[in-house]
Amino acid sequence: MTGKTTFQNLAVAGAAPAFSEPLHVGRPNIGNRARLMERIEAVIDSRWYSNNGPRVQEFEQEAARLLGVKHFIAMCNGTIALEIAIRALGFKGEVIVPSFTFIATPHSLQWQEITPVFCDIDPLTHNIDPVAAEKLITPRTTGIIGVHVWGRPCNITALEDLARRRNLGLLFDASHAFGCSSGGKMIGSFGQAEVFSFHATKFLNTFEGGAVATSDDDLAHRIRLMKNFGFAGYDNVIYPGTNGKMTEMSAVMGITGLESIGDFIAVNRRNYHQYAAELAGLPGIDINVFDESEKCNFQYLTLEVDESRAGICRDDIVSVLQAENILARRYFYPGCHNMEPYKSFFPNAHLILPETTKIAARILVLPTGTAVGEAGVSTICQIIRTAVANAPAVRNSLSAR
Ligand code: T4K
Repeated sequence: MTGKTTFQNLAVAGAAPAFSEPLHVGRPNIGNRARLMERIEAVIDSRWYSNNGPRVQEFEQEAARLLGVKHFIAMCNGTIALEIAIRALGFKGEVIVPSFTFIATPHSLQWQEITPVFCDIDPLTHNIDPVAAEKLITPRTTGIIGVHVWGRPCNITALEDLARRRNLGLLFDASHAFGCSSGGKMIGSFGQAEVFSFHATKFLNTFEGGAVATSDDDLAHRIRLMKNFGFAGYDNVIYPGTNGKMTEMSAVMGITGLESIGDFIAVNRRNYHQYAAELAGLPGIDINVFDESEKCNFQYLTLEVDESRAGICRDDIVSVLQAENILARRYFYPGCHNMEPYKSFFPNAHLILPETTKIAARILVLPTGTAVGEAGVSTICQIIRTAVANAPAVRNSLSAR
């Protein structure tokens, strides 16, 4: 850090940014490095690297115990885990999904020629709106996928009720929500199944990785077959399948991370409260709140920028931060419905997605996690405060570029 806390980089060519190295959103959590290295060495020496090895089984058992589910099936990434869960659940025709999510959610349907039908969100939680979802049900609808965006649980009770009443499948994309709870029960235990991502940027990472959690024995059996080419034993394939297996190397990263979950949460929570305190009272800059009576991982530090009150738009704040080497992100702008192929398939989707459109234009994701210290958070907050206080000058500076 250079200690400078203005937006002068926008105006002064060559001025040193506040951070000498880029400060990223999504820096990986590592846990106890020494234990990780020991485990990596042991895997190398074992000469057993994949195909449901002992470390993958250990990771699955530990995670299942933590979540209180019967089955936790580890995979090579969250997208494949979604695709396999969707297939194992027998989804076809149309499936209702939020547009305010990472593109992998609708792609995992479209990849299998199932039509994602985009649903609007609740502006308070950024999660799928169950009332809007019901209006989208047609005779072709087979399921609903709720996404626990930022680790904040969907309205699970309403979605479960809707799925039951209309005889639909219910899957949750819990990629953001490992370690979070709803009504005191861990995320992972809701719907017919829940899918996690353990990508490098996620709260718990396995470099790349994912999993399906479920307590349905038959579903778990089908998923296990599907992720291993349909093998039911040596030389015996009984089902069409793919390769969704997690490696032993990934599993040891996951096992090591599981041991440090409490530390990751403590750091994220501390950053969250510091951001909240240092940005408090800034007009039009609202930090998204978590229900702290539940377990939360605080992995995504998100602000909503309301230009009408802040006097500055989200994108100008992103430009100010980027000029200072703070690589804030605009997840999930511009909404999946504005990306291909969906933009061409559903050119009028925005008409039924007003809250998605509004939130996608406002959200700013800031760096947090073990890679951001207290001084770093303070500097970022001061830069945001300076940008808001000097909104007209920032605008001029940006338009002159
Ligand atoms: N469903 C939801 C709701 C999801 O959010 C995701 C993934 C999925 C499904 C699919 O799960 P996976 O198949 O990915 O397991 C990133 C991640 O690649 C993606 O996993 C994640 N969501 C999404 C929200 O974020 P990008 O396009 O933003 O990636 P990228 O390369 O720009 O990196 C993001 C930030 O992380 C950068 O600031 C750099 C930093 N980073 C990244 C990597 C890979 C690191 O510091 N170290 C690293 O190793 O998608």
